[in-house]
Amino acid sequence: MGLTLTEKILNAHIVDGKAEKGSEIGIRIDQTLTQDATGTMAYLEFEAMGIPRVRTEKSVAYIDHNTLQSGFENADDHRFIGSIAKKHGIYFSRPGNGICHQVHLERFGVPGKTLIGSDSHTPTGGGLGMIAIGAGGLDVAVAMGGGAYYITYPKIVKVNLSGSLSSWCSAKDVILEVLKRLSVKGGVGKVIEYCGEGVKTLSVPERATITNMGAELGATTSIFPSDEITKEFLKAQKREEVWTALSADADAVYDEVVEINLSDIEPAAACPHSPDNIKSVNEIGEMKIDQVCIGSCTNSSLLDMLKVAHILKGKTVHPDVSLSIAPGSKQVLNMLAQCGALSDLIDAGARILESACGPCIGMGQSPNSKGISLRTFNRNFEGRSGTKDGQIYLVSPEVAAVSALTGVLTDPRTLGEMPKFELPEEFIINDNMVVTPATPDEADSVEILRGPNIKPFPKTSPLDESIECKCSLKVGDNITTDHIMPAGAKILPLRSNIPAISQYCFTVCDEEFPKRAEALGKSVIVGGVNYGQGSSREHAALAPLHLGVKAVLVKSFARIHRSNLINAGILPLTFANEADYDRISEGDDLAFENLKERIVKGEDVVLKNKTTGEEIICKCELTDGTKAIILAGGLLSYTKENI
Ligand code: MIC
Ligand code: SF4
Repeated sequence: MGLTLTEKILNAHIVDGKAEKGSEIGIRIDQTLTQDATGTMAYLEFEAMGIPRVRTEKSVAYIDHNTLQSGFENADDHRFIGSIAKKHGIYFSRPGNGICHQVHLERFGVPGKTLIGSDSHTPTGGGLGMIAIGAGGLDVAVAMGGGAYYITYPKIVKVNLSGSLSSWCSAKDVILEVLKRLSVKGGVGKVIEYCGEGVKTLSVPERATITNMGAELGATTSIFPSDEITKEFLKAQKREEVWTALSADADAVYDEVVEINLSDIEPAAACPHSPDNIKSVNEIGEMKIDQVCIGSCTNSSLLDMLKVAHILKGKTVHPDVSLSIAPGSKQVLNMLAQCGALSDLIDAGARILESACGPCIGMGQSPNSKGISLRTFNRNFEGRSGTKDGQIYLVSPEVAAVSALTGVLTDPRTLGEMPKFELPEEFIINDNMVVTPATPDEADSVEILRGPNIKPFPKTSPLDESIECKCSLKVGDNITTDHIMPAGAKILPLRSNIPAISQYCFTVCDEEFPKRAEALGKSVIVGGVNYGQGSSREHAALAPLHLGVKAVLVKSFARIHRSNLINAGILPLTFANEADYDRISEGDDLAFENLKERIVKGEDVVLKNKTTGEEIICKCELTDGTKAIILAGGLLSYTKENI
C-alpha cells in the first residue's frame, strides 16, 4: 500500500512511538522559528534548560509582531531576543525584515523537512512541501534543545484539486471554500494534504496562502507536494539546491477525500466573527465599507502585492475608505520599489505600513466604531482588530483592492479582464537583515541584554493529590485565545511580563475575572466546544497559571492550546457527558478527590459539585508522555528533571 506525502515525511522523522493513526509520536524537528510576541518566553524557557547551542539544522528568531514600540518594552524584547539568538546559534531576522512565515518561505524553508514555530500560522511552510506545525513556545524551546516534538499521529485528508482558477478568483477563495466545508473545528487531529491536477496551476505563494489559513481549520498542518513549481520558486530565491521532488504515492490511502474543482471557485468572504462564516461576495452584495487592509502572513507575497498594484494603478482609493498595505517582507517591498509598483500603490492613496503583522494583531489601524473592514488576513475574531464592534470580513487581495476603489464590497469579475503581469524570474536576494549567530568559540563573550519588563517564567508545582476550589469563570463554545489572552497595541507589549499581562486575561468576556481568580487563589474554568482555538500563544495558559487556575473543564479543546495547558501544568479535562456542562455554574464549589491517584492510574476524574451535590465524570486523556508532564507540574519542570 502506498503512502501519503504526510506519512512519508512523518515516518522519516519518528524518534518515539509508532506510525499508527491516533497514537502519540515524537518527531525529530529540523527547523524552528519564533516570533517576538511568543519568542521572549520561548527563549527564557530555552535558557532555563541550560543547553548552550541549538541542536536543530536551522533555528530562526523573527521580530515582526511587536514593532509598534510605543514604549521601551518591545525594543527591550528585540534586544533580548537578538542577544540570546547570537549566543545560542539562532539566526536573527531583524525588525523590518518581514513577517516570519513569509520570510521563512522565501529564505529558509526546505521541502521534506520538519519545522515547528511558536506561531499558529507556521503551516505556511506546507506550501513548500514541509511538515510545518504551530506549537507553544515551550515545545519550540525543547525542539531547539534537540528534544522531540510530540503529536498524535494524524488522520490525513486528501483535498483533490481539479480544474484551474477563473480570472479574479484567488487562492484565498480556495481556502475559504475549504473552511466553509470543514468549519473551524473540522481539521482537529488531521493533516490536510492537497493533491490532483489542480495543484500544478498554483504557485508556491498561492499554495502558502492555502496552507497558512489551514490553521483556521484547527488542523495539525496542511501540505502541498514539492514539484517543478516549487523548484522554480526556490530557483528564483537562489536556493534551488535545497529542492527535492516529493509527492504522495499514486495508491496512497486517505482517511477522507474532499473534491474541489478550482474552476467552480468564486470570490468569497469570511463574515464576522469567524473564519468559517463564509458567503460569496455576490451573496453579501454591495455593502458600504470603511476600511481595507492588505497584507498579513496569508496574503503579502510579491504576487499578491503586484496584483493589487495593477488594480490600483492610475486610480484613487474611494474617499470614504482608508486603505493600508503591508508588504510581507523586505524582499517584497524592495521588489515593489524596484519595479515601480510601490509608486502605483502610493499614488492611488494607499497608506504603506512596515513589513510586519501590524493591523492583523490589532497593532494599529483599528477600524472606526462599527466600521466595516475588508482584510486579506486570516482571523476575524470579535475585538481582535482593536475595535470591539468592528465588522471584519476576510477576503482575497483582488476583492480587497477592487472594493477599496469602489467603496463597496465588489465582485471583481464585474470589472472585465484581470490585469496581466509576469512574476520576475529572479528575486532580489539580500539577507543583510538576518544576523548570523556567534561561533561556539565566540558565544561565551556574548552578553544577554535584559530589559526591566522581562520577568521570569511563572512558578509551577507538581500536581496536587486533591483539589478543592471554585469555578471562577464559565464561558461558551469556540472561545479563542484572543478571548483568553487578548493582544493589540495596549496589551502586546506585556508579553514578557506574565504578572502584568495576566491582568487582562479573559477581560474581553469578563472584566472582573483577573481580580476574582487572584482573590480565590485557585480555581477551575469551565467552557464549551473548541476551547482555545486560534493562536499558539502560551500566554493563554501562563496567565491563567499565574492567576491560580488549576484545571480547565470543557466540551472539547483546540490542539495547540491543550498542549500549552499541559506544558503549563494545568489539567485539561473534558466532560464525559457534554450535557453536564449545564450542571456547573460560575461560583460553584468544586472538589476533585484523589485526583493524582486517578490521573496516575489513567482513570476518569470525578468532580463533586459541592454546591449542587452532584457528581460529574471528567475525562483526562493523557499519553504516558503528557501524564509525566502534568505530574511534574509542566514541561519546564519535567525537562529540568529529565535532562
Ligand atoms: C495570531 O495570529 O494570533 C498570532 C499573534 O500570530 C499568534 C501568536 C501570538 O499570539 O503571539 C498565533 O497565531 O499563534
Ligand atoms: Fe502575524 Fe497576523 Fe500572521 Fe499572526 S496571523 S503571524 S499576527 S500576520
